[in-house]
Amino acid sequence: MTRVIHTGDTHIGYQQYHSPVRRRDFLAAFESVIDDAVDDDVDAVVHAGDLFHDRRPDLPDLLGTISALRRLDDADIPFLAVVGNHESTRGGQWLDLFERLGLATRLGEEPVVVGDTAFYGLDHVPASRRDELEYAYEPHDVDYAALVAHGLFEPFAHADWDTETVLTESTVAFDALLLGDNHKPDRATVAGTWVTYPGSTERASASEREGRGYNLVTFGGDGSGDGDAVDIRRRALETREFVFITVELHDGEGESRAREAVRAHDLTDAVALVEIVGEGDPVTPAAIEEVAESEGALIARVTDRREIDTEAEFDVSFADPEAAVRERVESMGLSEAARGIDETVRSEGVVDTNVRETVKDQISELIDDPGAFTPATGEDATSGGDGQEEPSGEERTEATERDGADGDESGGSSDEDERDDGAEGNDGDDGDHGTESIPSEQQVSMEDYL
Ligand SMILES: [Mn+2]
Repeated sequence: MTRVIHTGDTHIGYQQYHSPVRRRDFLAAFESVIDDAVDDDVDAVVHAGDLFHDRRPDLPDLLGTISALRRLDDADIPFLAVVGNHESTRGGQWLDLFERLGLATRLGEEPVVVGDTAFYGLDHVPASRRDELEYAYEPHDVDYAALVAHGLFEPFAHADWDTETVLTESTVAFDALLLGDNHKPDRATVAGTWVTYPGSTERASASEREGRGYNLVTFGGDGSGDGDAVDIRRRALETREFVFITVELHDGEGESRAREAVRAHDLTDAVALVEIVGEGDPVTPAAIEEVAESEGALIARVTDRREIDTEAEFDVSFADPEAAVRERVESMGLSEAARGIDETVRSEGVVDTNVRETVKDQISELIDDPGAFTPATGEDATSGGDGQEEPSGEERTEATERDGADGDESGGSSDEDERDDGAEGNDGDDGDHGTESIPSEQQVSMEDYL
């Protein structure tokens, strides 16, 4: 019997809403998973990618991650992982550094055996390169096998990777696919094989409403007595509270009604996400945000979803011109490369003198991927899912934050966190408001270590 924690999409280093507190939350969630692994003495922790939110994590996040991995190692629990689309670099991977330090094992085509289960890995691969994949895995001689992979697999929302093809073409018969990328936890069977996502460990977008957690997966379980080869259970994590408030305004109602609705909630230390729907008078989002903050909210964001149907130009929310620009750019059908450049040019996180260099880096990374220079189809450019995403690296090709398979539910508006996610793509990391924007040369890069 082999019992492992299956986690992923921890996105350490994500300064969501430009909040240093939120940034610590993402590391704290990872630490909780490690605590549970040690307390529970599992046989391994399996991480399915996106340990980091971007390819240039800062030193405090790296140090925190290393400390957590060291604790795991001190407890003799192996950390087995693959590389996700958010953190992937052109040179060595952070995971290689941890492996060199003896704190992690990067999974691949050769089996890594823990107890009676062999683990294999498949890093995120852009859709344009998947045809080349051979799924050639070295044989093993134990009872069970699992493939740990990062991508959007069938049969879940936003899937673009055919699970049956993977299973059919693989030279090893897998009992389970332990996945990352889709932030929504789920499980299903495909051709008799378990396929499961543990979900993200902190809400990386407003659309990730349900509670966060991870999977506890047992191969060859004897306890339950039902003879199943694979048993998948979900465990909850305690994470930052998000309070979702929908205020429906009727004719004649306006700001005072909205304030009242917000005050009716306990917002202490929470992220308060307020949406205004219905009719009624105009409200100033910033004023409502202030109310939520005075009620103790760590972060407050108000989105007015009411269509103002008089004249189209009023549809721009002046509280958020950046979002309006972004929305318009997205509807232009630009190629991935072009969108990346646009992001870099507009981002406050990239100082002017660095724009040329940053764009050069971006294009060098994309140069081998012809798809990145193809104009987006109408669908890609405008529609739901990851429509709000601005992929800017090869790794981010299709999916990224629909990652939040959830991307969808966020209502297709460009609200705060989508801007965060987008901005991240250009190395400027959430630079939009200039809060703590870090010139890229001050960031630690993988090459500094290897
Ligand atoms: Mn992710």
